[in-house]
Amino acid sequence: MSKSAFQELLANTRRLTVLTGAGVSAESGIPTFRGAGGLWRTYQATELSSPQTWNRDPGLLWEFYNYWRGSMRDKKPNPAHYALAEIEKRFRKDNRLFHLITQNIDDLHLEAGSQSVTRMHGSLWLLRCCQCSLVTKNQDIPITPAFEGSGSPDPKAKQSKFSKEDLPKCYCGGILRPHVVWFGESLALEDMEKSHEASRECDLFLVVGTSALVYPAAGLSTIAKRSGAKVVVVNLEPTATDEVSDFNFPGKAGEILPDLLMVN
Ligand code: BV8
Ligand code: ZN
Repeated sequence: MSKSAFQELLANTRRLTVLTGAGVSAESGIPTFRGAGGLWRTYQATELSSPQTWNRDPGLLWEFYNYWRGSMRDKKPNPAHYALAEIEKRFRKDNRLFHLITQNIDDLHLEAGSQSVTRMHGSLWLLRCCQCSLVTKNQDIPITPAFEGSGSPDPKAKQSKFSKEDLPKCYCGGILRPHVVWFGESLALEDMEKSHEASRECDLFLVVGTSALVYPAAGLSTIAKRSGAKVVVVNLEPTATDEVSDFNFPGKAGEILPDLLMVN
């Protein structure tokens, strides 16, 4: 369907839900997971981002997240993030409902001004205590002095060079982990409930920059479709979501969204 047909649909949408993945941050210079040079091109993602790796070698995971946090220093939201923040503002002004569900942990949507956001996989900038479960915001780079100058972990390294003493500690003495959802870990119940509700109740479901391979996020477009929503995809390459989509706008989110959402 054409851009103008989509824009007419958008004008008549009472409730818009958006799902984003790493592709929405690609034009901010952040490598995606599966694209060329992607973060997980060098590591086996489901291997590295897992409680098993954490239990075996927490220093290795902190080496990875410390590197990722450091690489975010000069990264800023791009026009795709700003377009989504602007359309939310316009929906709110017209008393129409909007919700953004993101798989990303870089917090660039928040930085761009998005407010009604569910971070399904957590945040690079939140830490959780393994002992008392306290969640705190932390933007220290490096995460502790022991990680000063440490780069990305050597994917072939069997054991990291960091010991438990080097890791960030909570007030209670417990070790702090990234407050992100690893493979094999369940998502926070309230995030699951909110994401399902926003997918079930919307009349337009916009999917931006995700390969739709990771569940339960990848199942949301089917929930939206089954509930009667129109599903729209903005993505560089074909993805599994294309099977349920009503419209498809192939290309770069930062180039397409401002014009498509008429917020340029
Ligand atoms: C769960 C945080 C219940 C951490 C992430 C077998 C055993 C155990 C589990 C499973 C299993 N089989 C399936 C599962 C479930 C598993 C899963 O889905 N595995 C997959 C690999 C099959 N899911 C889970 O484990 C989830 N929990 O199910 O709990 C449970 C419990 C126990 C046992 C079973 C079930 C938890 C999943 C959360 C994992 N954590 N991130 C971290 O990041 O370190 S997921 C990670 O992948 C990121 O969050 C990322 O966002 C997400 C998805 O990737 P994408 O965002 O889609 O990125 P990708 O690079 O793939 O794609 C980018 C797209 O953008 C591309 O299509 C590209 O073309 C496009 N693009 C690029 N540039 C642009 C662009 N588009 C537009 N413009 C551009 N400029
Ligand atoms: Zn604690």
